[in-house]
Amino acid sequence: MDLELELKKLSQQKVTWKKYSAEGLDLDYSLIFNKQLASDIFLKLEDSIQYYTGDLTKVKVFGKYHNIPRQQVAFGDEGVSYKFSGVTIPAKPWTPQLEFIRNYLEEITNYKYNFVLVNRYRNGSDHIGEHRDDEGELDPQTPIASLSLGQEREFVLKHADARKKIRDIPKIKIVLQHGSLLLMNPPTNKFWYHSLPIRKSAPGARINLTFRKLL
Ligand SMILES: O=C(O)CCC(=O)C(=O)O
Repeated sequence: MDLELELKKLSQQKVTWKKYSAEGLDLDYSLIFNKQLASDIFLKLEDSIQYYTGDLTKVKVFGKYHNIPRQQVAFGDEGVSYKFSGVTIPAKPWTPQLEFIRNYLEEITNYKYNFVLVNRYRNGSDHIGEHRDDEGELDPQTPIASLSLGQEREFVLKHADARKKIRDIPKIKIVLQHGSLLLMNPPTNKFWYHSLPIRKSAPGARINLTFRKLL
């Protein structure tokens, strides 16, 4: 399969979005790739992506380093790096496949992206804890574009006031399907935490790519 050609053809087609709105929350969700294309891309990424090892597999929480419960790596334009959870994540140069995907996402969203964080969940025990992507180095106008491939997993959003138990605001849960794109539009990351909890009932591998615009 010629991924560049497939995505060029697909970029001529209209994308239909499902909107999620709540106080301070604005999300758009769409199944952008059919199952066949999503599986082809998943396998290409499985073949070509090497995840970080060593210190880059750790995060700093209250001054102590912990192994992250998933695999991680980042790609981006030259000289770009991203600092979060006490660690600076350098970006490797774009691979051809990631650049084709980035170009396609730029076409359908009308935003520009210069960085992608790749998280790989080996099984249902791998997860990401509650956090906001609200670092100052992220362009506040550009939504984070989150592409999911592989095992379907539940994505949970919690308002900061509900987290602090100041107010009772219902959580929002979205099952992120194989081949789906979720846009986290501003100001979502200011008010809402998100996580991908452990799900022993969802044991397959999953790759998530969050395309970001760093300033
Ligand atoms: O894997 C996911 O869907 C979420 C990833 C995430 O929260 C992040 O990259 O900040």
